[in-house]
Amino acid sequence: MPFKVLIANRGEIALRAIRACKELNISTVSVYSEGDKDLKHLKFSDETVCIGPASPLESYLNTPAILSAAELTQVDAIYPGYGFLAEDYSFAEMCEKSGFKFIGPSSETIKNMGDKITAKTLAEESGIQIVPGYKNDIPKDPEKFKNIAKEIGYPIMIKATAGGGGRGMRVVESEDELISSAEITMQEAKNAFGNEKIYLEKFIPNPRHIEIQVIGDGKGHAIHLGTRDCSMQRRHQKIIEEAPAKNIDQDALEKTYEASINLCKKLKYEGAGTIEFLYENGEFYFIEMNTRIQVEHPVTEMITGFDIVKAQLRIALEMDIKLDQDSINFFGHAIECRINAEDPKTFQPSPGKITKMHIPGGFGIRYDSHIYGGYVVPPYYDSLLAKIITLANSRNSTIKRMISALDEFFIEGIKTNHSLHQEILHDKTFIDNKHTINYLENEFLKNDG
Ligand code: MV4
Repeated sequence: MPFKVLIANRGEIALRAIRACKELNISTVSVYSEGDKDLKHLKFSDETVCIGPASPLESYLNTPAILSAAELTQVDAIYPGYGFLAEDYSFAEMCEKSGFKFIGPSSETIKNMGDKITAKTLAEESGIQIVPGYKNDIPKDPEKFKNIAKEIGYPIMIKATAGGGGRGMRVVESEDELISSAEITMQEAKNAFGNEKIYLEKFIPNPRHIEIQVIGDGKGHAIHLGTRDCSMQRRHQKIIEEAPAKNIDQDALEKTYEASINLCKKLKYEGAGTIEFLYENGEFYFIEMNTRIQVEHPVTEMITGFDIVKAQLRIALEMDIKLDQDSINFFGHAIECRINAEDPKTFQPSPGKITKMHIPGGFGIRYDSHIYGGYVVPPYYDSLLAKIITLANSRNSTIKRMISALDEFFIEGIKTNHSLHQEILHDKTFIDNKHTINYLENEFLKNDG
């Protein structure tokens, strides 16, 4: 009997997963909401099940509806993609308890990495450099608390242990803000996550965001697939990503690779994961680990030729797979531009009907998207329309190839951030690879009238 997998997601990643399943002769069940009946991947899926209304809470986040669909169609495993339930440890646990393989790491690992203090402790124990700070219980005595902060040195960042991805954090410039900022962060964390626990870090003012892609077999063996630079972002939404990260201290990188593999071995990490770092003055500082496939995985696939989604499936379904670090070779440079349905200046979402469009093609160009002419972009979900990925020998050639691909690409009927991409690709700071996480918001978008 061939394997059967339920895809618990929508949009481009659902299509990406179906393509991988087809290559592995895995049959697919796609679940969709009432707002998503025209999604492209449903046409290529062996079976489809409507799981509820358009609202994400009632469909793609509705665990009982998804598990019922899995029961009804008798699948072997569930593919979560990114977002939605991908990093919800109780969903992974419910899949396991219902007899469906969750395609990803164990619920225990998802839970541990979701608690940022636990994640930091595990990373530190594996030899990964962490941001200096304080992650024990905050003392009740305000003077003791102030002394801890003074020792770290201002500015300080207060983070909620249940936060992550930019949620539940606050910068503290000086001692007189410390207590009130801590109280506010705790209260917000309690409301948002039901967990008020916080920790302190030295604030790293102007870093790059570098991440390492890892793959584990779930039995204590793991490899890495190199780095990505995701510094070009606005409000924690990445806009352009690239692989590999350039101008990185090679000694620091080698040590960080080794320690990252140690962490995966210690966790008996299963499937694809990403270890995120802040990088400043030649040093890597661990911030968190994502236990899912990421939007930007294609840039890594392009420079390695390694199919990360197929690896996730093969590992989960215990199909043969070779995870051999020495057989991973890196070629050239890849860049991804995320095309969103949004106003390029105000960033307001722009759902609606795509009246006409033309997709780019040619040597070294990859296009991952679920949209088509006549498709109506619904207002209920995130605004990602398409990912254009280019690969060439050098970073400069890859930028040129992207400019050319974007010139070919047009979408009519809705607004997109296409023009923003064209402007960034011609920007000197970006071309010189001098941008940090602050560049887009604090410099690029301010200079432009
Ligand atoms: C930081 C930081 C500066 N110093 N921690 C934001 C998301 C979460 N993953 C961690 N984040 C940050 N943590 C210290 N000690 C700055 C950020 C940060 C950031 C990090 C990566 C990518 C984009 C960012 C945008 C704003 C702030």
